[in-house]
Amino acid sequence: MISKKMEGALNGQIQEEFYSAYLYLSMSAWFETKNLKGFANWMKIQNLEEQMHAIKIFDYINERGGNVQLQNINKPQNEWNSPLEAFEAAYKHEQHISGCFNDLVHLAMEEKDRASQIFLDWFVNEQVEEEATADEIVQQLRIIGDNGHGLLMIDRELGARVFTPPAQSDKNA
Ligand code: OFO
Repeated sequence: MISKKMEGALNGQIQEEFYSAYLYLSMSAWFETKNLKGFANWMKIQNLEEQMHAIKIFDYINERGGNVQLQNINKPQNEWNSPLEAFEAAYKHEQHISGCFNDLVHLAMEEKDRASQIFLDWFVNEQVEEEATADEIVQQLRIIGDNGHGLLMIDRELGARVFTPPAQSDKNA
Protein backbone atom coordinates (compact mmCIF):
# COMPACT_ATOMS: atom_id res chain seq x y z
CA MET A 1 0.00 0.00 0.00
CA ILE A 2 1.29 3.42 -0.91
CA SER A 3 1.17 6.36 1.54
CA LYS A 4 -1.32 9.16 0.89
CA LYS A 5 1.55 11.62 0.61
CA MET A 6 3.33 9.56 -2.04
CA GLU A 7 0.07 8.89 -3.86
CA GLY A 8 -0.69 12.63 -4.00
CA ALA A 9 2.79 13.47 -5.28
CA LEU A 10 2.64 10.79 -7.97
CA ASN A 11 -0.78 12.03 -9.06
CA GLY A 12 0.83 15.46 -9.39
CA GLN A 13 3.50 13.93 -11.60
CA ILE A 14 0.87 12.36 -13.88
CA GLN A 15 -0.40 15.91 -14.38
CA GLU A 16 3.17 17.12 -15.13
CA GLU A 17 3.65 14.36 -17.71
CA PHE A 18 0.36 15.11 -19.46
CA TYR A 19 1.24 18.81 -19.45
CA SER A 20 4.59 17.88 -21.05
CA ALA A 21 2.70 15.87 -23.68
CA TYR A 22 0.44 18.85 -24.30
CA LEU A 23 3.35 21.28 -24.56
CA TYR A 24 5.19 19.11 -27.11
CA LEU A 25 2.02 18.57 -29.12
CA SER A 26 1.59 22.34 -29.17
CA MET A 27 5.18 22.70 -30.38
CA SER A 28 4.48 20.08 -33.04
CA ALA A 29 1.51 22.10 -34.28
CA TRP A 30 3.65 25.25 -34.39
CA PHE A 31 6.38 23.49 -36.39
CA GLU A 32 3.70 22.29 -38.82
CA THR A 33 2.72 25.93 -39.45
CA LYS A 34 6.37 26.64 -40.28
CA ASN A 35 6.47 23.70 -42.70
CA LEU A 36 9.19 22.04 -40.68
CA LYS A 37 7.71 18.55 -40.83
CA GLY A 38 10.71 16.80 -39.32
CA PHE A 39 10.66 19.01 -36.21
CA ALA A 40 6.88 18.52 -36.03
CA ASN A 41 7.37 14.74 -36.19
CA TRP A 42 9.99 14.81 -33.42
CA MET A 43 7.70 16.79 -31.14
CA LYS A 44 4.72 14.57 -31.88
CA ILE A 45 6.74 11.52 -30.86
CA GLN A 46 7.90 13.34 -27.76
CA ASN A 47 4.23 13.91 -26.96
CA LEU A 48 3.59 10.15 -27.21
CA GLU A 49 6.56 9.41 -24.95
CA GLU A 50 5.23 11.79 -22.32
CA GLN A 51 1.81 10.13 -22.42
CA MET A 52 3.59 6.82 -21.93
CA HIS A 53 5.36 8.27 -18.86
CA ALA A 54 2.01 9.38 -17.44
CA ILE A 55 0.49 5.93 -17.99
CA LYS A 56 3.50 4.29 -16.37
CA ILE A 57 2.85 6.28 -13.17
CA PHE A 58 -0.92 5.67 -13.52
CA ASP A 59 -0.30 1.89 -13.60
CA TYR A 60 2.14 2.06 -10.70
CA ILE A 61 -0.31 3.89 -8.40
CA ASN A 62 -2.99 1.31 -9.21
CA GLU A 63 -0.58 -1.55 -8.70
CA ARG A 64 0.26 -0.25 -5.23
CA GLY A 65 -3.40 -0.06 -4.25
CA GLY A 66 -3.53 3.71 -4.56
CA ASN A 67 -6.12 5.99 -6.10
CA VAL A 68 -5.43 7.80 -9.37
CA GLN A 69 -6.98 11.25 -9.49
CA LEU A 70 -6.48 13.15 -12.70
CA GLN A 71 -6.02 16.92 -12.50
CA ASN A 72 -6.55 19.87 -14.83
CA ILE A 73 -3.98 20.40 -17.54
CA ASN A 74 -3.04 24.00 -18.25
CA LYS A 75 -3.12 25.47 -21.73
CA PRO A 76 0.41 25.38 -23.15
CA GLN A 77 2.16 28.16 -25.01
CA ASN A 78 1.39 27.88 -28.73
CA GLU A 79 3.82 30.21 -30.42
CA TRP A 80 7.59 30.63 -30.41
CA ASN A 81 9.85 33.07 -32.24
CA SER A 82 12.15 30.44 -33.73
CA PRO A 83 12.94 26.70 -33.66
CA LEU A 84 15.79 27.57 -31.29
CA GLU A 85 13.43 29.32 -28.88
CA ALA A 86 11.08 26.30 -28.93
CA PHE A 87 13.90 23.85 -28.19
CA GLU A 88 15.35 26.09 -25.49
CA ALA A 89 11.89 26.01 -23.87
CA ALA A 90 11.79 22.20 -24.24
CA TYR A 91 15.23 21.89 -22.61
CA LYS A 92 14.21 24.17 -19.75
CA HIS A 93 11.02 22.17 -19.30
CA GLU A 94 12.96 18.90 -19.09
CA GLN A 95 15.20 20.43 -16.42
CA HIS A 96 12.04 21.28 -14.49
CA ILE A 97 10.80 17.68 -14.87
CA SER A 98 14.15 16.35 -13.61
CA GLY A 99 13.68 18.52 -10.53
CA CYS A 100 10.20 17.03 -10.03
CA PHE A 101 11.66 13.51 -10.04
CA ASN A 102 14.40 14.48 -7.61
CA ASP A 103 11.72 15.78 -5.25
CA LEU A 104 9.74 12.55 -5.66
CA VAL A 105 12.80 10.46 -4.83
CA HIS A 106 13.41 12.54 -1.70
CA LEU A 107 9.80 12.05 -0.66
CA ALA A 108 10.02 8.29 -1.26
CA MET A 109 13.12 8.25 0.98
CA GLU A 110 11.35 10.23 3.70
CA GLU A 111 8.38 7.86 3.49
CA LYS A 112 10.76 4.87 3.62
CA ASP A 113 9.04 3.67 0.45
CA ARG A 114 11.67 1.49 -1.18
CA ALA A 115 9.36 0.31 -3.99
CA SER A 116 8.72 3.88 -5.12
CA GLN A 117 12.44 4.68 -4.97
CA ILE A 118 13.14 1.76 -7.31
CA PHE A 119 10.23 2.72 -9.57
CA LEU A 120 11.45 6.32 -9.78
CA ASP A 121 14.98 5.29 -10.74
CA TRP A 122 13.77 4.58 -14.28
CA PHE A 123 12.56 8.18 -14.60
CA VAL A 124 15.73 9.65 -13.10
CA ASN A 125 17.77 7.81 -15.76
CA GLU A 126 15.31 8.73 -18.48
CA GLN A 127 15.65 12.41 -17.56
CA VAL A 128 19.41 12.30 -18.12
CA GLU A 129 18.69 11.21 -21.69
CA GLU A 130 15.80 13.63 -22.19
CA GLU A 131 17.87 16.62 -21.08
CA ALA A 132 20.87 15.55 -23.15
CA THR A 133 18.80 15.11 -26.32
CA ALA A 134 17.04 18.47 -26.01
CA ASP A 135 20.34 20.20 -25.22
CA GLU A 136 22.03 18.60 -28.23
CA ILE A 137 19.37 19.97 -30.57
CA VAL A 138 19.64 23.41 -28.92
CA GLN A 139 23.41 23.35 -29.55
CA GLN A 140 22.94 22.33 -33.20
CA LEU A 141 20.41 25.12 -33.73
CA ARG A 142 22.82 27.63 -32.18
CA ILE A 143 25.58 26.49 -34.53
CA ILE A 144 23.50 26.86 -37.68
CA GLY A 145 22.08 30.26 -36.66
CA ASP A 146 20.24 31.75 -39.64
CA ASN A 147 21.44 29.14 -42.12
CA GLY A 148 18.30 27.80 -43.84
CA HIS A 149 20.17 24.89 -45.38
CA GLY A 150 21.37 23.76 -41.95
CA LEU A 151 17.84 24.02 -40.60
CA LEU A 152 16.51 21.77 -43.36
CA MET A 153 19.25 19.25 -42.64
CA ILE A 154 18.24 19.06 -38.97
CA ASP A 155 14.59 18.88 -40.06
CA ARG A 156 15.38 15.83 -42.19
CA GLU A 157 17.25 14.21 -39.30
CA LEU A 158 14.40 14.80 -36.81
CA GLY A 159 11.91 13.49 -39.35
CA ALA A 160 13.51 10.06 -39.04
CA ARG A 161 12.51 9.65 -35.39
CA VAL A 162 10.01 6.85 -34.78
CA PHE A 163 7.98 5.97 -31.72
CA THR A 164 8.67 2.59 -30.20
CA PRO A 165 5.99 1.61 -27.70
CA PRO A 166 7.33 -0.41 -24.76
CA ALA A 167 6.62 -4.14 -24.83
CA GLN A 168 3.61 -4.98 -22.66
CA SER A 169 5.64 -7.36 -20.51
CA ASP A 170 8.58 -5.00 -20.05
CA LYS A 171 7.83 -2.86 -17.01
CA ASN A 172 11.27 -1.30 -17.11
CA ALA A 173 10.98 0.01 -20.65
FE1 OFO B 1 10.14 14.55 -20.92
O1 OFO B 1 10.05 13.37 -19.55
FE2 OFO B 1 8.49 12.66 -19.02
O2 OFO B 1 9.22 12.16 -17.51
